[in-house]
Amino acid sequence: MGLTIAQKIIKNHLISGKMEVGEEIALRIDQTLTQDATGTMAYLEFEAIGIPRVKTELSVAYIDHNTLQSGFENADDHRYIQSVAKKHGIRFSRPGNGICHQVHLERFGVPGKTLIGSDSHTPTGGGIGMLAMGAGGMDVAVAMGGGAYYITMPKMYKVNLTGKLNPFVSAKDVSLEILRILSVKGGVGAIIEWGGEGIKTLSVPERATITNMGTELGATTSIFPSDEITLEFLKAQGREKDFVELKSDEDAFYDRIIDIDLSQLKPLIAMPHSPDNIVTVESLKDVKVDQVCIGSCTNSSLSDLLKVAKILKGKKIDDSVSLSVSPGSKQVLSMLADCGALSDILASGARVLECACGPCIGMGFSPNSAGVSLRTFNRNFEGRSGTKDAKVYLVSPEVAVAAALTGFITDPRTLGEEVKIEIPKEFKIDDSAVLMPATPEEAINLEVLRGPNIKPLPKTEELKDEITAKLTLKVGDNITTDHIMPAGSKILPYRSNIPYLSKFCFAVCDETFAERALENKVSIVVGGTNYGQGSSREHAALVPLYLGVKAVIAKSFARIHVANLINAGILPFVFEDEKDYDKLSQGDELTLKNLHSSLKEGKTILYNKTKNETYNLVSTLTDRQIDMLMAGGLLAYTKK
Ligand code: MIC
Ligand code: SF4
Repeated sequence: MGLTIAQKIIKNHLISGKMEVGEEIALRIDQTLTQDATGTMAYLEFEAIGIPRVKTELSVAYIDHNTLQSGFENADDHRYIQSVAKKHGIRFSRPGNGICHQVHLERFGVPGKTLIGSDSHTPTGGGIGMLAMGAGGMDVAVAMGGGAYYITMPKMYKVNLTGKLNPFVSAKDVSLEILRILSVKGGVGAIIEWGGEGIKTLSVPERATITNMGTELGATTSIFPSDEITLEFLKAQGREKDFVELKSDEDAFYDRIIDIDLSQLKPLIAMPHSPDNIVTVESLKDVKVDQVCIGSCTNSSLSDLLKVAKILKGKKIDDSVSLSVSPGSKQVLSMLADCGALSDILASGARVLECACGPCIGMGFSPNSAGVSLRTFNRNFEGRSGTKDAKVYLVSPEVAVAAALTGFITDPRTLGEEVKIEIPKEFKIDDSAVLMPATPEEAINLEVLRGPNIKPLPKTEELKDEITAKLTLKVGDNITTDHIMPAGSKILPYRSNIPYLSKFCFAVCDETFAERALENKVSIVVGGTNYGQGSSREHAALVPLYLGVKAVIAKSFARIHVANLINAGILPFVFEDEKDYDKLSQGDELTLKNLHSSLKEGKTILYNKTKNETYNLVSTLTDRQIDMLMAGGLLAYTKK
């Protein structure tokens, strides 16, 4: 039988394991990326492994999440990352150079290569035919050291596109349509390959919008073929030599095939507070909008912003709306400036923000209280914008501009004639904001600069055979890592300071959790389905570890988060019978016995002392993962 694109790349990079769905496989990783909010931890972990120079073909450290430097904390972290990168053979993308995924796509992504990044939207690289996956910082650290990246061999889904998008309907609507079809857990355990005649009508940045938001499906990653459109993009970036053709075999097998006719799509919108809460824009009448944000790694490419500029040209945004535009990279910003499009955006009354994540991760530009904010971003989880009662909707750049102009959620098809833009055949190439690492000889004497905000990693211990703990927190379905470890401008500066961060753990669900966990000393957390969806931040495991969480019992887990829990030495269990979830109450006293043998069997009994009941738990752990848990996490295991 033939192979899918992803299977071909996996085959070329397979170190061990069988390429059978559900089996653990180890992959050789060609490229890594980190960003500043997860990067300090990843580099501290890399240093702890003790390898002098990265063994990947390319590793890049981006600064894009927290560029405010509202105190010394971030400036220190940036300086640490810059110095550690220089010493260990990693390129350093300075703050202001752009959002990691956008810059990586433009300047470094190579079809057919593997990429892991300590950011869940790393699958953006799938737009150029990379096998690009989000991972925890520890996994990235291991990959930088030349170690394998372990995943469960995914199922293969194919989305067949036919037709062509109508005016004012865009790639973002394709992302929202697939979320409508599959939901935020519909992609779990799968790689989504995009194909069919319709893909020929989509440019690389449009494809990248689609693979970027594949993360919201819970998919391992998403990927497009590498074809003449990919070649055109690489040529425009002066990187023609990086091109290789990639396509699936005619007789490749897919576990599921979904058909989407692009010409049937209408402008869509994700309503608060989940990316899969989709309706058509035309169905929402008289919804007043307070704020519009255009940008993020989903929709900040040159073509997105040229379209925005063209619609805004000669018009003024509504007095009641505040509009921000964050270009995805320095390349995008400077090309917008050169062609005059930036002036059109500014003249409309928009505020142009830095080339960074900005409002997407709650770094400023929070909505007014109970405000309605339309964003071209990929996540609208409750509280993520920085305003707890804000209502955030996810939209395409076209829908965003329409709302900015009218002050209401507006179908952009009512704006008038189709907007056509010309994409330059050659992009402006200036890599001066990417600093090269030192040579191995120079590196020997280089000092790594650390500031007082960098605190040691939380301590781990070998797994005990028995754990008795309070059920300190019980939460529902689809808990995101933004719930477990919120971000935003008040907290993000402390990503290298786990003790400080711990005060905010689960604060979105229960402000008293951190205090209670410290009081209880050891804790068990219980969750519903898709526990830990969203961001790759390993802080959502490291902080609970610091607070004494020993096990999380859920109906199901999201891929990156469950790996982060195991890496941190926290036991992840699934209910054998989901109904048992209902029988547990917060405050129950629980015991897990005979852990050493039961982990191997994959079955553990949970005793509820408070209610005098027992429940069956399952764990589908590989021998490697069991050894890791026994040792107290990945770092302890690697050292062993
Ligand atoms: C996000 O979009 O949630 C983030 C912020 O980029 C995270 C990474 C982080 O928490 O630092 C992600 O997507 O992994
Ligand atoms: Fe940055 Fe937002 Fe993209 Fe995360 S989703 S990498 S915060 S732009």
